[in-house]
Amino acid sequence: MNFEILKKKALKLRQKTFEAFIEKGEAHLGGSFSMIEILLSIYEIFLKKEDKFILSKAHASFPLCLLLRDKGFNTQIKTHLEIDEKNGINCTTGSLGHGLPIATGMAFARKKTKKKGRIFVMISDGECQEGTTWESLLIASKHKLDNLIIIVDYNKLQALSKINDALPLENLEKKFKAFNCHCIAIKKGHDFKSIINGLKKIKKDKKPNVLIVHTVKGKGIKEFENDTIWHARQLKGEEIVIGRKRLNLK
Ligand SMILES: Cc1ncc(C[n+]2csc(CCOP(=O)(O)OP(=O)(O)O)c2C)c(N)n1
Ligand SMILES: [Mg+2]
Repeated sequence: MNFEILKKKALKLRQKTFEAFIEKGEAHLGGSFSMIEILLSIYEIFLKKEDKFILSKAHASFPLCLLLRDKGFNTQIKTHLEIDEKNGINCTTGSLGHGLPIATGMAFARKKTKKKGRIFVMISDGECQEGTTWESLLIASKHKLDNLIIIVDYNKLQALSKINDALPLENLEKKFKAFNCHCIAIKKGHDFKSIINGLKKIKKDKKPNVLIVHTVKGKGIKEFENDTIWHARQLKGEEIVIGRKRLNLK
């Protein structure tokens, strides 16, 4: 896939997400914009027909719903997700810390029944502060779930605090490795080449895979980047003007 085409798709998805935020009167802008390039890399390049994707950090659901609609599904655009498999939503998520346990169960079921296909699950760094994440990893590594691919959107912010102020995740890569996972870090989480190279390193040899992707919350609108207020804030007045300008919207 041509990187220029992917970049154009990323801008388009940010634009559509921004307009949907205005239309619906609610916005989880920060966490939606931090994962745009990861989402597109997975859906445009890596996800095969027999694979499933689960968005665990489903407060940031708009870009996924819009991407699925672009692909011809009739996915409802709403914050938090309810299972609707025929429209690409494989799991009910929104209560943080639940997508990975469910994805682990799905991957386990596939292993047991010798069914093809991988389970991709995107979790947030906030979810790495939850016990269910680490319990799931114990189970996933015990059962050698190399069909499970965990992507961490490592934007360093949780709801209204910095991860480091709330509950630090020091040595995150080492932590995943200690739980017997393959783990690599992708430093440039908005650069398609880096993300795609990272995804190409997924292994199939008896361990779950974890990709820690370093991202910027609110990426794409300079004035909103890395600012906790943009976790969940309705867009109003001058902010709409700033956002539209940065996203090349008229
Ligand atoms: C169990 C649970 N507790 C609290 C919330 C409310 N909540 C929504 S998003 C969020 C944190 C957002 O930070 P992070 O999880 O890192 O997501 P991202 O930065 O990717 O947006 C919280 C506390 C929730 N959805 N589920
Ligand atoms: Mg976060």
